[in-house]
Amino acid sequence: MGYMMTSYENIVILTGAGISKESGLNTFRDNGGLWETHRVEEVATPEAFARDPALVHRFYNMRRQNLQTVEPNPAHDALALLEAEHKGNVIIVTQNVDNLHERAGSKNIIHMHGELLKVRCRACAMVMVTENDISDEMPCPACGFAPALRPHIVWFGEMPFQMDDIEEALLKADLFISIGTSGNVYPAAGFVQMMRQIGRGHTVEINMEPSEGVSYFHEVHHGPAGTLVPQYVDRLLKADYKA
Ligand code: BV8
Repeated sequence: MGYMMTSYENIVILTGAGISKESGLNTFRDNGGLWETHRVEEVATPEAFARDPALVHRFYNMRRQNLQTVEPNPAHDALALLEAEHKGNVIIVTQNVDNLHERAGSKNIIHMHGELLKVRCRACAMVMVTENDISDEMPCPACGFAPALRPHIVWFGEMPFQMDDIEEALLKADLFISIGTSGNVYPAAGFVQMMRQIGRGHTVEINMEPSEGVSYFHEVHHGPAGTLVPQYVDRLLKADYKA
């Protein structure tokens, strides 16, 4: 942790599946990126859903049920503390579709790839929160259509949500911290490159191992997020008090 810690005004934090690993949720690279016998990239697509909706519903129903059996870990808790205590702005841009940041107490969150506990109607675009399984047989509660319901999730080949808000946050960021992401999936993997082009903010990677984009970061810490994130937040808040 060699960098002299200064106090930063606007902090943007990008999180990926690695921050939820110690809560017991699989990352996309676990089991070689496979779910049952399918590559995740092949299940999380509009084409897969059109071809075999029951398979894709099963993939998300299983993960939605599993989410209710896990808890936030100290990395989620530390980010919620940072948002509560930091003098400036803190925003989490998460690639994760779990609700562990919310359950840890974070408020300022952008779910750029959607949310597991939300479903959307393909006919009337209604979005609702549910913890239950959904299927093609279920009519939309708003418009009555069936088949109509799909996970409110951004699949491969679909446009991530709130990209304008994310870009606005990156343009103002004094500090960009990337936590628990392999840097494989765009556009999220390109945010650190955008930060370097803007040329203002300090960029930090906290990940179990070097990500694809490790060379773009000013500062890197490799190890478990559950240990490194609380330590890093502690240093940020201490620098606040000195400022
Ligand atoms: C888009 C929701 C454009 C689903 C997700 C060819 C054809 C089509 C598209 C493309 C293509 N080539 C490139 C693309 C673009 C594509 C892409 O990047 N593909 C990759 C595979 C090459 N991107 C897209 O399709 C995106 N959309 O480009 O739209 C467009 C333009 C105009 C108009 C329309 C469209 C959409 C991407 C979003 C896909 N949905 N999630 C679901 O959850 O089921 S992506 C999903 O995978 C995650 O959300 C996440 O983003 C990604 C996995 O990334 P990570 O989170 O990094 O997870 P991973 O397992 O990879 O890494 C975990 C890391 O944690 C590891 O490094 C590990 O070491 C570390 N770790 C593990 N344990 C710990 C730890 N670190 C710390 N502590 C620990 N304890």
